[in-house]
Amino acid sequence: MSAFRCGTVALAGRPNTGKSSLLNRMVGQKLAIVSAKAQTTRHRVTGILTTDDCQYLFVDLPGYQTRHAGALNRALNRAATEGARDADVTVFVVEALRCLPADRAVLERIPVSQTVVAAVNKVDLVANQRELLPFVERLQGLRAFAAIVPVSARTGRNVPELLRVLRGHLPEAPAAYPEDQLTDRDERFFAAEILREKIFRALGEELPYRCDVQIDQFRLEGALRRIEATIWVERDSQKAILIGRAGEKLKAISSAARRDMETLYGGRVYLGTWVKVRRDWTHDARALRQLGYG
Ligand SMILES: Nc1nc2c(ncn2[C@@H]2O[C@H](COP(=O)(O)OP(=O)(O)OP(=O)(O)O)[C@@H](O)[C@H]2O)c(=O)[nH]1
Ligand SMILES: [Mg+2]
Repeated sequence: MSAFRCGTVALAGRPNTGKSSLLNRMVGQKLAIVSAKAQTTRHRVTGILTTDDCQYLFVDLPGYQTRHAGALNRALNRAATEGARDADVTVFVVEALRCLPADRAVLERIPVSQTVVAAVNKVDLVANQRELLPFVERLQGLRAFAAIVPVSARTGRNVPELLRVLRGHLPEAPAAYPEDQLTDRDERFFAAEILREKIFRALGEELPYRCDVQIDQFRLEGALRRIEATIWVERDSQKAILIGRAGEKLKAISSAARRDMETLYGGRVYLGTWVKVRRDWTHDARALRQLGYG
């Protein structure tokens, strides 16, 4: 058998190309939150996959943000850029048949010295697979990719091939984590992420970007996890929308989050949620630090 390899693989790309979905597919577990809205990911998550001959440390990065100005976005963009620079290999995730100026902007931020594999994602949406060839040829003109691999995070198509290619770019090294460990993040972190995913999914276009989640308490009581969370918004009007008529919106968000937490933790969860206003937190450096943005 060939030597064991271990190294980091960064997932880079413009928002909404499917980086988090691909991470989940590769590790075989839902770790990173996913929504149809751009700019869902705010915190880096390392997802770990250990096979017979390789340990992959995948780092899911925020999509490089262009849509909203402010301190939050500067922090996210810094994380996206630094994450790609530090990895052994970077996967540039691009949507099949859709390479936009925003995609090229991400690519330009990855240093030329970095090994980059392009994953052409969402090929399940391409009706005529022959269209992929000219698209791949166009991509080849953008950069000297180590490889270009069409995949579907949704169906899993070609994901084993992507893993095989990535392994070739990782250094020979022993495993950095125990083989059954899936992530470097703890249960408390995932509680906040899951709740944030439900907010993204339940609310309209703009409001999710004005919300963040803080876990105030995470306590094990026998088999029960007792979790208290604050959802921060920027204005009273946003608080009203989030809570909804007779509290129905918040109730729906909280129970969806609780169900996902119970699946992930494999045990019962009590989840208490409060909505509080903190004016303009996305522009407030101190608030951002408290919420864990570098
Ligand atoms: N049809 C199809 N949809 C996909 C695929 N991969 C991801 N999606 C969808 O694309 C949307 C965005 O997916 P995410 O995984 O959140 O994308 P992301 O790149 O992490 O986005 P940000 O975190 O916002 O940068 C979601 O609605 C996914 O369900 C795929 O292979 N096929
Ligand atoms: Mg994401």
